Amino acid sequence: EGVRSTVIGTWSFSRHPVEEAGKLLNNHATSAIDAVEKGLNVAEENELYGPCIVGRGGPRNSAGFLELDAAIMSGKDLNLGAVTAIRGITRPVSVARKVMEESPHSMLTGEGATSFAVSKGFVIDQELMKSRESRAEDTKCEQSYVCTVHDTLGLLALDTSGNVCSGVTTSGKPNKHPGRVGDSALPGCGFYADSTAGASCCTGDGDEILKFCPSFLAVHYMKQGKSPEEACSQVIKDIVKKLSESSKSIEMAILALNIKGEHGASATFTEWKDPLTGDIYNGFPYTVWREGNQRVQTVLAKAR
Ligand code: SD4
Repeated sequence: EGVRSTVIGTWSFSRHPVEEAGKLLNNHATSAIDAVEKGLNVAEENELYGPCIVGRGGPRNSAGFLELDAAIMSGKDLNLGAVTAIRGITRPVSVARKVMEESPHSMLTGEGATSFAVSKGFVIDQELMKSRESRAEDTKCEQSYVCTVHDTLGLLALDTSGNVCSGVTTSGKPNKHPGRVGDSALPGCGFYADSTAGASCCTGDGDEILKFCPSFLAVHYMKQGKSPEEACSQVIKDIVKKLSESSKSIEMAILALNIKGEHGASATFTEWKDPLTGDIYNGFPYTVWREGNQRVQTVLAKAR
């Protein structure tokens, strides 16, 4: 008794994935890991998410290919699965889960990840295997990373048995070099979960984020007793301080959930525009579903 299942997701556009994950958790037979996987699939399969950096409609790399990174981690046993630079697959996080559960490995990359997926029954989508010109706005985005199109979907869930899970799915950075891997699918960088404390995930400029292992750090701060909000805020402060020594800054946000179902986030930026709705937020919006509440809420984390 006592644990109230909870799901949170990065950005305001995580509403439907979070809703789906919540629906599954409402039926107590579903684990946090199932909820996160199925929630992420909602965006992965949907072309509508194209303006965000997620799913089959996401921006292409500089050679015109869609290359995806995804990962999932269970906090109970620290088991994780990840795929990076995978092509031709619609639900990369489900491949990541297979890597976790049905291979002796934790991460597979590139062609090896695709052939593993095929061996597990995933069907290659020939449309996704074709090169296509990257969109004009993607090229523009690469020149100045500060743009509205930069959004990885990350979900964190807590189930009634007290297990937490962190999962992410992304097409990375618009116009990225083939083979480029960002923070998202790297453990401790873009995601982490440990059911002794909580789970975390990140979004933003992955070439910079991965230097700081922020998801691991947020979970570590929660282990030391910080609330999710304090943990995220401290991680952002640490990063901003380090970067200020060389007059640099980055765009990123971090999200955390603890095993009590408390949640929080923090970001380095002050404004973000939802690419699906055009809504402007003064900070980092994330969405929340809690058992007992039927509605998903959008919460705004301010920059610190
Ligand atoms: C990456 N972190 O591959 C991802 C992109 C992202 O918001 O999260 N954008 O760099």
